[in-house]
Amino acid sequence: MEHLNLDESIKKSKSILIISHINPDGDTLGSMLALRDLIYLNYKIKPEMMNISKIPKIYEFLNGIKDIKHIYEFDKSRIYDMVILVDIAALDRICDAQIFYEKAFIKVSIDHHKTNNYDANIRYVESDSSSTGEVLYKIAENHGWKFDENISEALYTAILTDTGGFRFENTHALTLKIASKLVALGAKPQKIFKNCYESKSKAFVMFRAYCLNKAVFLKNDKVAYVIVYKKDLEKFGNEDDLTEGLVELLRDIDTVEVAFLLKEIDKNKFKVSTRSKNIDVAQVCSAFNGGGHQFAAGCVIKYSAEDSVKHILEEIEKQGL
Ligand SMILES: [Mn+2]
Repeated sequence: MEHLNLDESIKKSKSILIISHINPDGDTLGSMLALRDLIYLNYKIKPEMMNISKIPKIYEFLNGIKDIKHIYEFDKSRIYDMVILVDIAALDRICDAQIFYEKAFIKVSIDHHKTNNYDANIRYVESDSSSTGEVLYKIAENHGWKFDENISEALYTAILTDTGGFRFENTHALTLKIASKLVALGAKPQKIFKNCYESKSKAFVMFRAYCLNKAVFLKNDKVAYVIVYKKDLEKFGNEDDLTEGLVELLRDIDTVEVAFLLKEIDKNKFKVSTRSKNIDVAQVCSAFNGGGHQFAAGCVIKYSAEDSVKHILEEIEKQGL
């Protein structure tokens, strides 16, 4: 694929589409909003923005979020001059929107995932960056683009959420330096933190309490798991993302080496999320045709709850626990 220059390509483009990934997080959304505004402010072209699945409520504070359109609202036959993917590790993360990327005259990928290896005319993929927001900040700075308060806020949100509030190992000196510049440009740390981390619903918090109460601990508390049935979710109003962060909460216990969550999809069909401190859970999940990272992986398992737990435990044991 021909390599192109970003600045020249934007100037040539009459239509630009930015696409975020399925189950959007703060990084893909913040980067998409910031990039839309950066291009509009610096090139006077207003890119369109697409989401694939529902945007979590906590990000509704971000300026311009209402301008993002769902994939169903787009005409599938439309061809854009430029399509930019933000925070897209692999093309299956944009599902049916791949058709827009394939047909675009200029394909751009801005990302920070090590495994990103699909083709693009313009690639800004930096796996040592904390977030796509950080990569985008560097692009904007290198191009001498103007910023405003909304752009700073969106980029700060992207970096804050992908570093778990500047706590994860991807938080480098440069990450904090960029965050500092964004604050100087108008991003308000306290406001953004409050929206991202202190805006949980009562149902969400009470659902966690309910689940933690029925968590099961095995092997001297080295293994912890919880089973969530459809009826449990219904009891708490079936709100989106009720199980978000739940398995991590079990993993965070000092004695726990491996934690997993079984979430009922149908009778005898569960979505499994695993987290670990040392054990390779990607191996555990690959036994059930799933996968992921060494310390965070998932799969779908088709047994009764009891048998599912038994089979997962067998795989965990094979990994040396
Ligand atoms: Mn990211």
